[in-house]
Amino acid sequence: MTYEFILAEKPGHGVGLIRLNRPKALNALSPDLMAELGAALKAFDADPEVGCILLTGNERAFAAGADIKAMAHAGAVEMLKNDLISVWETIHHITKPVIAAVSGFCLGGGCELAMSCDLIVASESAQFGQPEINLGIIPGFGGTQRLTHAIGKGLAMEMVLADRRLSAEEAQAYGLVNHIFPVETYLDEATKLAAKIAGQAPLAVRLAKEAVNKAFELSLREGLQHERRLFQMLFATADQKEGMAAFVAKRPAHWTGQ
Ligand code: DAK
Repeated sequence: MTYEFILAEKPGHGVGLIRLNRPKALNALSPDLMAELGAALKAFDADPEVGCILLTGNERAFAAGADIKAMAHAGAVEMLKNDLISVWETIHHITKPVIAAVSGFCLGGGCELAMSCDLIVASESAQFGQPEINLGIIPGFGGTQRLTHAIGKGLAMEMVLADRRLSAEEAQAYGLVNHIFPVETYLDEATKLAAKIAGQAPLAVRLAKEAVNKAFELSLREGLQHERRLFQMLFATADQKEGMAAFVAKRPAHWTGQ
């Protein structure tokens, strides 16, 4: 499928790569771009050749936020009726891991989109921020919630209230970012990480993602119960038999996703 505002490709090793592609607008997340992103995410989620999805922008910008020009004249009723939220929420329903490879501006809805991914790999130039307050609004896609979970109340407050930006190093120190690499190599390194995840047993990967995400939604007791059920369920899979047989036989496992 061809898209206008994103690029989607399969560079091999089970990776599905999506590039946000509005470079002149610093990858501002217009409704059309978000619709295409949702479609591409769903297509890779359903594609048996893809085991891990990588979402990136370009060196200058992952995304500088939702498209301000597209929403400048919107009213509250229009925002409600247009059901923009459900397109944005597509990413929350993707069962395969999604890695954000972030360089340059990662602001507003861009930062929220990156935080909706499962891991973030950053370039040294990455800059994270929630500058919505400068526009007379607040974050609308988890910036007050996911950010607070990730980095704590004080710093989240400062970012949301006073447009405090985080450098890649700060974001890593506060646990928002997994790895930092030079601008020249961050995408290759993120691709390697995606390929490593794509090379694992697909059902175990899927349930591992689900279990970790439940830690944000359930009490510890409920989360532990949920984890135990998923753990037990994996003993019904051919890949559990294969993985353990391969360990005993001292050979690599060959996953079938069954
Ligand atoms: N929207 C539209 N255009 C943008 C943009 C944006 N967010 N950010 C940059 N651009 C455009 C600029 O207008 C400019 O276009 P031209 O004037 O050349 O046509 C071009 O990209 C280059 O930008 P600059 O000339 O400004 O470049 P600089 O290097 O000088 O500055 C900057 C880069 C990133 C510091 C600056 O562009 C900037 O401050 N951008 C805005 C950042 C921002 O405020 N982001 C938050 C937007 S509000 C929702 C979910 C989420 C959201 C809303 C709804 N729902 C689920 C419904 C999220 C809201 C937001 O993200």
